[in-house]
Amino acid sequence: MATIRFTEFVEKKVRCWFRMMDINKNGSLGLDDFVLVADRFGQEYNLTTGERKNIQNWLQNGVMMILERGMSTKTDLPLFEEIQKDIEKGKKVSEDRFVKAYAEFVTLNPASAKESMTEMVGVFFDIFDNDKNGFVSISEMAVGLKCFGMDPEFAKSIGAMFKETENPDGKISRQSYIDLWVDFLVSENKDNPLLKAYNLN
Ligand SMILES: [Ca+2]
Ligand SMILES: [Ca+2]
Repeated sequence: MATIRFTEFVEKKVRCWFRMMDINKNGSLGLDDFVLVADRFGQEYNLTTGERKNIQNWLQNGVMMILERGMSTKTDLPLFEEIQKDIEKGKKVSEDRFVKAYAEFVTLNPASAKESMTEMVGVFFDIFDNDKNGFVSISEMAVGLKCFGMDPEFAKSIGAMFKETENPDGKISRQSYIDLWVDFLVSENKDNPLLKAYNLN
């Protein structure tokens, strides 16, 4: 596997992604963000308390997966270790701190970083795929984006990026969703369509 360097280009994308996960837009990432997005999904899909709690857990675990994978490697990742402890204690993590820890991870252990990002993006896909048919439809994407505080109309432009939109339902498969996002989050690819969608190119 090619070495992943942490460049300004990747940093810009990680910051964009952090801001997406900062659901309550208070500049930090914490358990409150996960609770809020789970509640929004709960309202949109009329979910029970247990189902809402599940979504919240998936999101938490999805993000923590990066941390845990980092911790399970032999590489010393002090920044990640501190962040993991703080999140567990219910503390909030700032954007700069998260970006620094992410940089440490992808620089010291690129293969492991890519692997954990793949798992994490899969968790997000599974939440968006509300009817669990293995595809995210444009309407599921619109609900998901709305719950994450983004313009639901944006779903159409995201959907249009995927090859599967050649079919009339505009479904997005799990694999193409993961490929696109992992490429966005870790690679130097300047042609990733998400760059245009998020005005980063
Ligand atoms: Ca927040
Ligand atoms: Ca679906």
